[in-house]
Amino acid sequence: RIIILGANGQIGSELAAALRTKFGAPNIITSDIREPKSLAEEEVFELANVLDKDKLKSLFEQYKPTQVYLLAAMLSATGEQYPQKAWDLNMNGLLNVLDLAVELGIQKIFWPSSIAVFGPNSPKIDTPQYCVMDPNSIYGISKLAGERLCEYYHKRYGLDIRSIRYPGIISWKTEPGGGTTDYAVHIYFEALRQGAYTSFLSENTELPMLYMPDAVRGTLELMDAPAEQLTIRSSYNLAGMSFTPTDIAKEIQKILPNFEISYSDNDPRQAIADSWPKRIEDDYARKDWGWNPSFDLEAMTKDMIENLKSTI
Ligand code: VAH
Repeated sequence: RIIILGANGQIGSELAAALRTKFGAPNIITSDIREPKSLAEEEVFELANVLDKDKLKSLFEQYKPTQVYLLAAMLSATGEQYPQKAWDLNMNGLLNVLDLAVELGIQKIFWPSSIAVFGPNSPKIDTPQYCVMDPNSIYGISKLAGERLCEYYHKRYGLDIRSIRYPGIISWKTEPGGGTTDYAVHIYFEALRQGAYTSFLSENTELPMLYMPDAVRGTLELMDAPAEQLTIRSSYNLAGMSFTPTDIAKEIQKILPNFEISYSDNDPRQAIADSWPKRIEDDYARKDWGWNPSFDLEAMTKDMIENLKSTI
């Protein structure tokens, strides 16, 4: 059985769907701090706050999961509004899961890191697995500290914890909240709703991005890889594509010729984006567990618009 904490979020909700398909819905226990919008017949949900260690312990003892996915976190933009809350949730939520996993002998843990762990002095192009990392967002600081904890708990207690430094993730099933890369999701929703979008990141802001189907597949491939193949126990760089708001706008205009993009300036998220890499290299993921992305910007744009047309 698998427990997914933070299962209502952008990544959690799609990982839950994929894991239900793979292992059967009754074996997937989803959890979050509020009830999901809908729950199908065989689907299981439990209310829980990852900061409530006793509640987590009773959940883990009740369901005896072999794997736990911890997706509960506060993202970069919201984190800058509530830095103490972001640190508390991102760090103590992780520590609760790490300590309970050791105490109860949970076989495998997944925890997401982010390209936000890189900072202004990290190389911007082909950012490697190992380099200077001076994140200056509380989200990035908490993710870098979290990576250090994951590696420590693996080395000290033998915990099989696995992690990916996700780029900005784009999806159509849930509107994400609180991220700096979320412009790349909203732009598709607005292109269909209004035929126009005002980007809060400047036109030449290039960021590493990944389409959700690739993010989910990559995560499950990492979790399925034999432990002895994995040489990274902090968190794996993973690359999909890199693009600017202008690049997306051009791709959307190939399908919706009248779509117009404009740019707002002095949005606080610009400084966060400017501190992040433009393009990262993911040699370790490719070598250790055969990672290879499937979606480029053109394929993603086609898929996003096709799916949003049928939902909006
Ligand atoms: C954010 N979507 O914007 C997340 C992610 C790399 C970006 O960490 O905060």
